[in-house]
Amino acid sequence: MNQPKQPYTFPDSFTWGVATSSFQIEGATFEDGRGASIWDTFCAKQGTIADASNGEIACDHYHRWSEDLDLIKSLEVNAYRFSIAWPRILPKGFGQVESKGLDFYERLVDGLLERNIDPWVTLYHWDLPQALQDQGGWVSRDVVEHFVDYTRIVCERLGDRVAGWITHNEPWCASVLGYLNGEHAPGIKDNYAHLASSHHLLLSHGKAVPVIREIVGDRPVGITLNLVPSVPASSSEADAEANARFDGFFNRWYLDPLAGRGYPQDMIERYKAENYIDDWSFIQDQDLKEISQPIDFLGINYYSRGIIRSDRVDESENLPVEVIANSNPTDMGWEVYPQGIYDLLTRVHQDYDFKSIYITENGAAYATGPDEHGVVHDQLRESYLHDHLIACHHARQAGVPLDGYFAWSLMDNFEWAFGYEKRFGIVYVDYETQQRIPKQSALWYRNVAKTGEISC
Ligand code: GCO
Repeated sequence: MNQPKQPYTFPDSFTWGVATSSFQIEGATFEDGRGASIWDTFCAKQGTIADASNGEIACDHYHRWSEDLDLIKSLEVNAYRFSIAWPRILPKGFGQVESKGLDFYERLVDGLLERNIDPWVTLYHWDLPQALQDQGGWVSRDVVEHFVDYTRIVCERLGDRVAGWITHNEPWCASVLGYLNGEHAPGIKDNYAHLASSHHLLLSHGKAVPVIREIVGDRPVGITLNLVPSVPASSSEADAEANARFDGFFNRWYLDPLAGRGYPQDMIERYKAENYIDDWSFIQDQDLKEISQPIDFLGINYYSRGIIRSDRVDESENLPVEVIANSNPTDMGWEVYPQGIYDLLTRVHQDYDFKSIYITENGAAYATGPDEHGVVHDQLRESYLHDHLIACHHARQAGVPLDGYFAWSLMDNFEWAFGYEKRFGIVYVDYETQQRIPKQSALWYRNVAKTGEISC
């Protein structure tokens, strides 16, 4: 008789978490002195959000935070990654501090610790104070020092109670979607704004790292990148070239400077050959050294891969890309490709020497709602998480220093330009009643977090 296959096991030290972000779940956008963010402004513009929604209520987490911490506790995870809304701390981005904002996040951190859950904080998950955007936002170098000051204020309040500090979430999204193709706030479409904002995001990270360390001691500090492993669609020279460009645009533009290699030369040469921008003076002496401050971990958000064809250029991003979704794409149209998380993790480990890696986001959007018994049978999401976690296990076996995994997301929430139309949560949110309903995938993930085991 065949022996039952042994489960895949992760060490007791492995971090099992769930993740959210401030603008996507909190609501209370005008409460307790919070200043406007670029996303409040963006949502108010006609046609920017698919369902014409905004973050004014979202999941009402600002008021339901205690029940949500109980919900997280019920999932038996040992960590929770959330982000801090800069406009709650500094309504104008700098100057006057709003203590009610700091109080909220202190309640959150202490509530997590009381429940024996490690708080992981993302300092910037896209909700820039509008007042700073009015002064140029991430295109202006002034924002760098404002981010460092904001970081100092938060660290001085929350200090060493935070288990992991993430400076930025996905600088690629903040710069490309926010300043190149305008799909995200602040909705700018400009090549110079793209590259200057990407630089200032990275520079603000580099300048913030020593400030965090000086205040919080040996708590790990890192940054989260959304990375996309890609392959050429054919063996043609043109597709190989297009794939190299995609990889440089999406991945290496951020990985290389963080790893102390400066910006990828091939991308610089492409941009200069195309006269992409005229003025490169935003990169000043010492900047690249500052950006390459050693970090304790790299956070990686993985969702799917890219299959690159030279004849398919995404005009908005001037980017040759085509994702050939397989038979069952997620509601985002993204291919379900678990092998991609293995390929990505092993590539990053082989090409760079980050001493620790966390998957800070991985998950899938499926609209599955509760049946007549109130049960959410989200089998596709359960399979997605299962298959990607097995690929993560294989990556660890291959020597990748993968030390944790955060499922995106704890609960359905505001999916940026898609509004509330896309549901990534392992917990269902009824936006009419704000009822939370753990989906079947949450019950499956709870068992994984509890046992550290994944069945074959
Ligand atoms: C991101 C953001 C999340 C998204 C999630 C699904 O990675 O884009 O960190 O806020 O909601 O990734 O798109």
